[in-house]
Amino acid sequence: MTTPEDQSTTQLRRSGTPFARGRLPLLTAGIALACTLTLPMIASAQPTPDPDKDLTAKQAQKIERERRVQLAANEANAQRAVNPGDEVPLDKSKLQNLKVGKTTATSDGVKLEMGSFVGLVRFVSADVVKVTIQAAGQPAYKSVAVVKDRIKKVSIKRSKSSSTYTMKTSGVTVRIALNKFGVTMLDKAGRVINADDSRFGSGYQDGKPYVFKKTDKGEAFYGFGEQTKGLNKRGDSIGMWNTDHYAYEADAKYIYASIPFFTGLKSTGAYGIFFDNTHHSMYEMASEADDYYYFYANGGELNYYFINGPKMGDVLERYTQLTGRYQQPPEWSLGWEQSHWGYFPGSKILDVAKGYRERKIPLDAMNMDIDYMDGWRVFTWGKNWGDQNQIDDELESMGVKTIAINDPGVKKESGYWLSEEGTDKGYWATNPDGSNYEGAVWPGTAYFPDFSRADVRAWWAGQLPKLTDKGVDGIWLDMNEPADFVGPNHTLPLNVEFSKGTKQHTEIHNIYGFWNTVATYEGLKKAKPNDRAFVFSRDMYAGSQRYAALWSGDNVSNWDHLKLTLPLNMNAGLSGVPHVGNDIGGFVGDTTPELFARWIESGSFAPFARVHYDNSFQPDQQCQEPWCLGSEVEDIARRYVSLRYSLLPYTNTAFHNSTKDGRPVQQALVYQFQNDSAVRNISDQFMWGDSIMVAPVVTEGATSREVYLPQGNDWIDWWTGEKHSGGQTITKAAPLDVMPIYVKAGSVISTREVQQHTGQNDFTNVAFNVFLGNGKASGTLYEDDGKTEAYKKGAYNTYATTVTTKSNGSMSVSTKKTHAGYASKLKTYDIVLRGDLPVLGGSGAAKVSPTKAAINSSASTSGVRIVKTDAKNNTVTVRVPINTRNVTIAFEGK
Ligand code: MIG
Repeated sequence: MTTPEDQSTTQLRRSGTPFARGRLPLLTAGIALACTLTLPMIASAQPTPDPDKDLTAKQAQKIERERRVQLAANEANAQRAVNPGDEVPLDKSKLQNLKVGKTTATSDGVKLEMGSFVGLVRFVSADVVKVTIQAAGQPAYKSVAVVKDRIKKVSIKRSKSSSTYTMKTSGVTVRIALNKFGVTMLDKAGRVINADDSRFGSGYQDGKPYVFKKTDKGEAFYGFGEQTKGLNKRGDSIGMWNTDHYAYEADAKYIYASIPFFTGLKSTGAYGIFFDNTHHSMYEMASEADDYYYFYANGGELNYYFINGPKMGDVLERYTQLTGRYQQPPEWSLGWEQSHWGYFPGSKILDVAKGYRERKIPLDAMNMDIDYMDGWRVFTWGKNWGDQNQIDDELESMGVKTIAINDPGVKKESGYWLSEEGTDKGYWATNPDGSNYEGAVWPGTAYFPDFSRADVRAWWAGQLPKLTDKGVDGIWLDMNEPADFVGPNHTLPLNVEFSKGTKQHTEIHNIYGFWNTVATYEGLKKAKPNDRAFVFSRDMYAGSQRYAALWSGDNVSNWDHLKLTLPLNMNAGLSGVPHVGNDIGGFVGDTTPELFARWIESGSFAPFARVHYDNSFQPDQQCQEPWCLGSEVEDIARRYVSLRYSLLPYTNTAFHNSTKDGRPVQQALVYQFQNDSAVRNISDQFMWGDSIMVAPVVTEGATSREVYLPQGNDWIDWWTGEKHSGGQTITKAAPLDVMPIYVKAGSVISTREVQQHTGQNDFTNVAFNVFLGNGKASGTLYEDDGKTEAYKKGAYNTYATTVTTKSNGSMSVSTKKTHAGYASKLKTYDIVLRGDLPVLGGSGAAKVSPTKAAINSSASTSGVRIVKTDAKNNTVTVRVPINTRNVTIAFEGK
């Protein structure tokens, strides 16, 4: 094994218990006791290394393993070990009172002179307002997140009184208070959408930019990127400081990514605020009082964007116009993946992939963790790993892609080309005295590339062929907080410098991962220009969605963590990151058959679906391939992963929609049903795309669950076809193999045959699954080649299917190509009438037995035929040649 065993941790593992929060008493008494008793020593748990001596990989590992034992075993210790340490609250007695003097109209807004400060209130578009306060004479802040600062030239109507300066566009009115600077945003009807709280205002307190806003009791908050806890963040204290938080608690304040964007939802509608500040920032979301919230940062400039609604979708569309959108991912990245830290040697990867194929559980990619490297040196291959070319060939022949992990830390070592080149060129983060900063990660003492520099990024990007030449298809970015085993609070000291000494770690920390992602993305693009690049990263800042997917790091195999994945993913989606997922089954600790089964069910509806598990100090950990925990779990995996694969046309379409307007794929109910106040706090149900609602079972032992059906629609049970009206909570039986799924009545859902991997078969037949609502249904389908960038030049097709029911009960189904640009292989489409078939209309009309269905086509009847009637499931399938636009389905006896 690449990971040497450590006796004490092996013992810990042998107690056979998951290292779960709340399970501490189950741990071996000796270890639990040791952890409790050593509490005051936690700060020194990371032995201070002799600065003159480099750490070997073994020594670095020992330090990290000790930390992990503590993190996994004891919550208090965990909190302490990751506390950023510089979370200094705002001193409310020292807030500024900025009085506006001269006002100068600019083409996009107004410039305000406020003593030694300047205020700028500018329109990015009619509905997006940028508010800046800076020291006079400061150069403009250059954002990494924002792609377009001036989206549209807008016409502004201005008026001024002795106390206010007002600007009005077609979307929003901004009223600026002059006696003490503050902004109030009003909608077209003159209602206040969002206003500064003039008791506190905004400005700087000892270098900390801050903004206080009023809130009403009924206001809810969403977004904030990657967060633990529930969906609605009202009442929460949130911090942004990218943290390598192994075995994080299900309510941890700091985990990996920092996306300082949120949406407020109240009776006037939704609005968004993007606080574009990369320093450690904090958000008190009505956590101190019911009538205000505020946000502030430890440094940097005060820049935020107010984004008008009133729909949550408007906010997200405008936020992603500002910071960019996710690109259409390669279709294989929407398949299923398997991973484990500890697949070694490389032949193990092959065995696992074969295991999937033998058991007919679809699989698209195997991940290679740090085990493949030579002594954890990045961009190398270990001698004992095996012949990677051969491994890759075999995987390819099975239709399996490979993803390789890549860490930023570069081992300090003479003779290692990367280490020598980076040192010669001066590419590392530096100490204040200009010397290279030396931290430690898995390979031992290490340097950290300064990705904030374009030349360093280009150099790093140039290394990617070391991986892609061996068949690597996608990159998994880890440790880019950046994590440092010997640094204070597990990262680099705050005074480490970047950008040739012009920037400090305080400013770069939260965007280190962002820049690492850019370098990697560009490297992949360069190495394989025609392929869509697939990168997923542990760390992000606003704007990272332009380059990568997000995964939520070192979660734990317990029920709290399964529950947590849902609001975490939904809030990431509401923060512009549609491609998000979590280690299925949990990373740390042992999963149980029931937990794994439920996690696979729910994970089959995660945008990024990957099983991954730990081996860091548990060499004999319970394995987490879907067949490890008994045949029932294996069957469940086959059933749900297959369902994921049949839904790929629909899921591709959902991603396409995301590229167009930033909408999430795993959507919070509130995103679609914001006027239904019952959904505001629902954290355990979500919409998958626009039409499918999933209600995973996330409670141990549960055999049923309550499901809320949003108002305004009927809902059709995916499994039984039963129809329910919206605006009620129902109880759904959910034995271990059933995850409740509902379709919004009135939807057409595109599916295809199950493949063992994407691209196994040509896409020659699509099924339009019709779920009528009031006799009607509609849906869209997006189709492209699934892998190249040609879609960006228009090489894609979209189809719109509309179903209507006539008074005589017959249905007409019309399918139109709404965009043509891709040479489709589709030969036929199936119309699958599913569920309750109220086609006869009228009250009390008898249900038609599907077996009596008859068809005719208005275009031509030739080639249109019933291929299946299934009385048990109450479905009829009609196959239609692709060029037949309209089909009428009449039912006999009516
Ligand atoms: O310091 O590469 O979150 O998924 O298996 C730990 C080994 C480094 C942390 C990642 C985890 C991965 C592990 N990594």
